[in-house]
Amino acid sequence: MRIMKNISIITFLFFAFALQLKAQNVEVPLRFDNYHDNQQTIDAIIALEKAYPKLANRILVGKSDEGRAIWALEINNPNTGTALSKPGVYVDGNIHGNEIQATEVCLYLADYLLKNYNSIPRIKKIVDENAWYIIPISNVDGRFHFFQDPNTMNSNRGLRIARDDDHDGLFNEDFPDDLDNDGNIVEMRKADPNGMYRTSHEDPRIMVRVKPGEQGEWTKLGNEGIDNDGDGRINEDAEGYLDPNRNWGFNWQPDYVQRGAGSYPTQGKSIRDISHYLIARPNIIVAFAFHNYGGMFLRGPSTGDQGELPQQDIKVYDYLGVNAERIVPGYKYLISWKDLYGTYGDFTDFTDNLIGSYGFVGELTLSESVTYKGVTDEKNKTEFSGAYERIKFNDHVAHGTLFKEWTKYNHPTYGEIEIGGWVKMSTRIPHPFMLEDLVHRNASAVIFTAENTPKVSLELISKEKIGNDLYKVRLRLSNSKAIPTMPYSAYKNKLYPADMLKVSGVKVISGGEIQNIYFNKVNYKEFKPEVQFFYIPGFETKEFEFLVSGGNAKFEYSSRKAKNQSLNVSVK
Ligand SMILES: [Ca+2]
Ligand SMILES: [Ca+2]
Ligand SMILES: [Ca+2]
Ligand SMILES: [Ca+2]
Ligand SMILES: [Zn+2]
Repeated sequence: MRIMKNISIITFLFFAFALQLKAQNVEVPLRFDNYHDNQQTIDAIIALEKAYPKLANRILVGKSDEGRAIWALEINNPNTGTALSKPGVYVDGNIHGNEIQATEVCLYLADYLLKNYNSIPRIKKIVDENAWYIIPISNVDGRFHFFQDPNTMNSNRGLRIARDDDHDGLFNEDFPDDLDNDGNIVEMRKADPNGMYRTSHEDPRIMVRVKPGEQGEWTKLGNEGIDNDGDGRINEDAEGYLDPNRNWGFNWQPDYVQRGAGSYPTQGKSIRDISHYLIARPNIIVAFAFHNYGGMFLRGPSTGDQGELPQQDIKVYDYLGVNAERIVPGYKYLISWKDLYGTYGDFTDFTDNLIGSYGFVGELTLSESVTYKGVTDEKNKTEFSGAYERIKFNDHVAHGTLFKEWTKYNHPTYGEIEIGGWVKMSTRIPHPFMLEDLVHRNASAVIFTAENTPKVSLELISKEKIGNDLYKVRLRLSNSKAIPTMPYSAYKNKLYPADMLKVSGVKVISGGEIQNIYFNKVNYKEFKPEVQFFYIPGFETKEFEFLVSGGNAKFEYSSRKAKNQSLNVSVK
């Protein structure tokens, strides 16, 4: 007994030591030939901060509902200004627990920016001129349980807030069960001559729906599981479907309108903490949230009832979206509600309307990439050709690791059945060998956007004496990038103070924006002409005229999103 106990302790210590070693295995530069689990992701963030102490900072965003830390990695060069003084680029991933490759895009982006800072001039530029806010895992409980627990590729998406999904007074009482103990939740089927499915002629592992009058062979029984609470239903109440991306604090609707919504907006600690994190960084001008399936860059609005965005903002989205499409072949730039489906409480509605930034949802995996191309030619394509190509991909590219062969099982309710199908790490999740290409191209789409965050210059056009101690000073503010200094919608809705041009050091008699420099048309501001309010669209300029007394004038441009500028002009 005692010996056994000692052996257990030794075994425990051995595994603790092994885990410790494993954690230290994450080294910079990071590798993207496999997925980082929760702990490895944290280790990667720590490793990056340690390797690049000047540029990278690890920030605790908050805690999840199960108490796990949510980390951000912030990248900023303090020599070129504080983070808040620069246009902020926000990127997160894995808000849906099963969407694990999204985290890898975030880690890759952080690693790529840091490791190439000294060697790629264009990377140095965006690190010097932008503040980077990267949250690799939004839903840390989700990622943890996806790796740790048996799952399908579609399960374990939500937050860990217990819910009584079937309204029987019990909470989370009937999860799917890993009956064959292989770490996956796959499918159950039963031989049944009256079933709705038959075996495919192309491949015995695939089932196809029978046509009317055709003999059936199988009945599908859903995901692996038993009736844990004896209520006559199987797998009816798992972790509770509280979808974090239906739960942001704008355009929110309850669960009976929007499935997956919480009991109130931002229910779920992580969503609340990330909201606070975003609001505390008012310089954020673009936001990306990565998800895992479809090959899309989605923009808002997320529901049709909001109407289309203003033309001024559509122009910006189109410029960024079309270029993102070009960077990631096969992806489509789409409008959420119109081209996909409407969702209330969505991320981009929140960032568009409350953060006042431009937001994209990146849906990563392209189904076409999981293929054994040409195995069914165009002429012989059937409705299940996709499945056939996928299973050939499993056989000859993933070498049989993605599909669990059908095996017999004696089920307490159904009797003799078979268990088999696509495993957890399949279908929506690219095979690790495909990961680096996926994360590099998507990170490049973010980098393109960062390169187009507003960049404003302030210059003197002219100064001229027009009377006794009266001077006319003209200035030009130019934005050389595609993204405005604030979204038009934020300007129109007065979401936060507009950009300002302030004159000090001299008495300002009059001042305003120049409408037409050739006809001397100036839109003089009636009150307080020394402060002008405006925003600068992408690739545009604003010109101002001030009538001032002589002296040392200081012109200060300030903006929440763009970098502030100032100019001293000796007026005499
Ligand atoms: Ca229940
Ligand atoms: Ca299983
Ligand atoms: Ca139940
Ligand atoms: Ca049950
Ligand atoms: Zn998602």
